[in-house]
Amino acid sequence: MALWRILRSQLLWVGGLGALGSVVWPGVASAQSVPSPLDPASPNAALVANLYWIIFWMSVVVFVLVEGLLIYSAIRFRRRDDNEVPVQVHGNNRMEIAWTIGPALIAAAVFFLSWQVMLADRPPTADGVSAVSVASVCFNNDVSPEEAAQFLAVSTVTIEVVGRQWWWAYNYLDYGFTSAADLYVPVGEVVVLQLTSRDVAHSWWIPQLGGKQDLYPGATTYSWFQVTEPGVYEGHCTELCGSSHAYMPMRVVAVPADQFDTWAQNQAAANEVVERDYSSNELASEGQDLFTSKGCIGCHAVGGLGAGAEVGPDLTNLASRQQIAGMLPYNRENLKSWIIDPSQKPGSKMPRIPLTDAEAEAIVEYLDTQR
Ligand code: HEC
Ligand SMILES: [Cu+2]
Repeated sequence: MALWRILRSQLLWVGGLGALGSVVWPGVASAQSVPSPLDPASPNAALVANLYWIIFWMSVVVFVLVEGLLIYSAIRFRRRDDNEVPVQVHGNNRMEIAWTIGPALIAAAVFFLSWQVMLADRPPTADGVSAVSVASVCFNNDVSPEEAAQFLAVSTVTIEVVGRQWWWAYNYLDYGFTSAADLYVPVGEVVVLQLTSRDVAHSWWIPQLGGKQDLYPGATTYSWFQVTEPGVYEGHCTELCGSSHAYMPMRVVAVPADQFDTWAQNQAAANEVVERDYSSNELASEGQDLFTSKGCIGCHAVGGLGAGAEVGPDLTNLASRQQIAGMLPYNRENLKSWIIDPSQKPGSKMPRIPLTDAEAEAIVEYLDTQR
């Protein structure tokens, strides 16, 4: 019995601290500048943050009430004398009904509030909000093409996001080009994401830009955001998707609309150029040739070179990214190390291609000019 008592008090501690931690953690995260859903930068994320705070304060009230009563009882009814026998109580219908109905009502309120947020998660339109909510295009097995079209109609920029093991491809549908790794978007515009996967289930979550959305092979789900401030918003794949799940970060780079237009035009223009003129840079020219002769072109596109190859990420703006393969900071040294040995990423789908040091140098020189 003594053992059980000790165990029980320990369990109470663990449970209590766990519950407290899960409520307090997002606040701590935001204080440490880890991307936090409590620091929203899009209207849908603000809905979620708001809901969090309502539930947080409800929890605080319950916590104070329960702990208060517990401490009060422990002191008020403590054993004062070794021979004292407490009043013997056998059940109390009123109290039992009260502590069953009370929590049930709280759970119902949380459900109702969450449901309201799901229904309210709709992109703004010129005259109000979209008639179609994210919930109705995502939690419905047979979304009608009309509904999907209506949802997409509110978008200023529509981007198809394709989850891959272990990177993200972005198809800018209105512009006709593909990108990877960094998702460039204009600030202030409604961006609608059309999400799917080529292999296993992945999950999209930029905490500051709205709730999670899963990506499934063979199906399309939707999400949206309207970024309020220029900046870089980070997130991470939140569905365990294999050995390099931990190296599948996502970055949304939100830039002012005119800057976005310039970027998009540059990317579109780069896609027209098949062979670049490297007459003044012999090493890069050699790298360009090796990119074809070593077979990189079969999996990667760089501008118009290898157009259509989509086994690996599009490398058109590789040199302006901050990371290589979602795991190494971008610099020439790391780029070379990656090209020589992609198996440093567990389970990497890029094969190791035998290259001499000089060949690797030339490819690095060539790729480092892709901005
Ligand atoms: C069989 C297909 C295949 C071939 C051939 C291939 N790659 Fe890759 N490559 C991939 C895949 C898949 C990835 C993504 C790996 C990941 O992030 O998990 C990748 C990633 C990369 C990246 C990082 C891109 C990013 O977005 O950070 C670079 C750079 C790269 N490859 C260069 C090359 C070069 C140079 C060659 C030729 C020597 C080459 N690849 C050959 C499939 C291939
Ligand atoms: Cu993933």
